[in-house]
Amino acid sequence: MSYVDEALERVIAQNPAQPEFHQAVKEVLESLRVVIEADEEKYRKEALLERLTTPERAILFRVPWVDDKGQVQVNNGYRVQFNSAIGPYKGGLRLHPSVNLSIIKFLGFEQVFKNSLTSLPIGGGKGGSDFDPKGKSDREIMAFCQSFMTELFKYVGADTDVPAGDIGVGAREIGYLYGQYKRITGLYEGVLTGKGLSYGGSLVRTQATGYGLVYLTSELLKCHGTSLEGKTVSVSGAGNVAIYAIEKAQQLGAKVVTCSDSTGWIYDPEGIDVGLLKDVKEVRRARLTEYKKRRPSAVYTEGRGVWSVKVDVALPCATQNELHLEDAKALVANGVYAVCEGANMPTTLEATQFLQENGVLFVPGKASNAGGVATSALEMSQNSERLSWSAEEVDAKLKDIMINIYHNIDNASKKYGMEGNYVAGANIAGFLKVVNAMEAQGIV
Ligand code: NDP
Ligand code: 2IT
Repeated sequence: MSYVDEALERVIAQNPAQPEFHQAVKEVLESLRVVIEADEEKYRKEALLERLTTPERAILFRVPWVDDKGQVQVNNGYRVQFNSAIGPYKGGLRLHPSVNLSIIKFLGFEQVFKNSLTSLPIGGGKGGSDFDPKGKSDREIMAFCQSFMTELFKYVGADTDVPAGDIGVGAREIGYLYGQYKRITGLYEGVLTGKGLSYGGSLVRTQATGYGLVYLTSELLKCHGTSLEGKTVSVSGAGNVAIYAIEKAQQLGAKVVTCSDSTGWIYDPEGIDVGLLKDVKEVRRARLTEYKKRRPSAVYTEGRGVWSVKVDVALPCATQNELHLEDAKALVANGVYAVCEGANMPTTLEATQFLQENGVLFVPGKASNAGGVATSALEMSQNSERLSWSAEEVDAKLKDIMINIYHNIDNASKKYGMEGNYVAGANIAGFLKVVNAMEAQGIV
């Protein structure tokens, strides 16, 4: 049996009931086949794939907190420190009822390759909890965050592990987590990114994932002789990534006609009103039905369906496995030209394959959504030198990083004989840097 197949079998056998983790590993290892098979005995002897797919450390902890009725609640807390070969662990914290070890491990594994692609010195990690922030009071959110950090502080630090936001974690949560870390440790250091501007945050970090996604998409289109100008775009999600992807796509002349949340989706033929969307989601924390109420041109549909709209470019920005095979078929039937992932692993393996086989330009999240973590690394640099850069400076660096990522994955796809397969290009380019660092550091 080939070493790649052996490694894949081992991951599935040793990590039962972790389907998302299996899926992420499968996608990466399949892409690496060509690299591994060129020097299979060496990699097998050094157990490289076993080390790459086993987290350096996975921390699981109890998070007790008291709700507004005086009832004690208990949630599961996680931090998976996956790989520190190229820098301190870096990656977000997710607060969502679906969070479990499989999801945190898939996200941590993806983060290793993504962070490598940014070209900045950051290793990969991820964490979170099955706590559901929806409908909680500010005091309940604070109580949860303080309890979460009261355990997490033992394992994180500006030079060891630097968490940030993800689903359900934005500026409010980062503030409460930071305050508790400082209170316990007495350290005013860059232990978290995505901080508020008044206490060490970076300009453009809020916008960075969505803007970065659109910068990369723009470069992709430019290199194929076209642009976003005049294109129709669908976006899923209505959170941090979706909102700023919509904003930047519109600034570059595209018409974005959809967004969605976990209850339904909006079709707005006049183009999404991003100011209204921000008010509904960032200020009021309301449902998309509220957007519909205030926007006569919008059609709201309960449930799934965002990929049924005819568009040139689709940007999935909500969550994992939200774009299924039947959605890919609908997009292809409607003539979609490019799909670039803003979320982590939003497209199932079958849907990805279908899009690629039908000539759709497809860029995986670990390349196209890397602008968020890249700007987090820029926040770390600013914290280290105790300075703040201007918005123009951060934005210019973000744009450069995204353009560079596109060319890096494009070149890797060409070098390994899979031109235009950006999944393979991203996995191989991300892998080569991590492996180089792992091999240089010996068996650790
Ligand atoms: P937010 O919490 O700000 O927004 C998430 C959005 O996705 C919401 O509209 C939410 O709807 C929707 N959503 C979440 N879960 C589901 C679900 N199970 N079914 C349908 N819709 C769902 O998160 P972000 O925008 O930060 O994250 C979105 C994606 O981008 C995630 O995959 C995240 O890992 C990834 N990402 C985020 C980065 C960042 O910097 N924030 C960086 C790189 C990737 P509702 O409000 O109804 O729950
Ligand atoms: O998935 C991701 O890259 C993030 N949620 C951002 C991580 C970070 O450290 O900024």
